[in-house]
Amino acid sequence: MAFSTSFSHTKGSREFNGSLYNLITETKNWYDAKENCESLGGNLTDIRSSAEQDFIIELFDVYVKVWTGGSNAVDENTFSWLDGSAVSSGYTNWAPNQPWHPCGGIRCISVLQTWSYRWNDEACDNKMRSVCKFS
Ligand SMILES: [Ca+2]
Repeated sequence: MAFSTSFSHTKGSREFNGSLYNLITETKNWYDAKENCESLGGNLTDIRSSAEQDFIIELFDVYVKVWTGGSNAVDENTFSWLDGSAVSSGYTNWAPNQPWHPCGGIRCISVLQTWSYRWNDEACDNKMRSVCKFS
């Protein structure tokens, strides 16, 4: 698969499968990260395949975690991507025993380098880097 660097959109964007992605290095809570991506004309990324997951990992610095667009903010019983599709209906890469959070409630999906880049659901107020996707 070909990873290419593109400067046609935001500086530092990288292209995969027809979409551009940016790693936002400033740490933000999920809501601010979502708003930031939208202000740039994109959205917090979804992850629809192992190839897309591998590509996003290429954007990471070491020892970081990043927000994706996944959350149960709309329906607490269902994790969904920002286009409304259920996360469970497609590719997933949850860490063992996830999704799970001791406090329950609204949680958002992060990708953790320290968990072999598997997914965690955690409090959306936590601050971390984020990946914007421009389709
Ligand atoms: Ca969790």
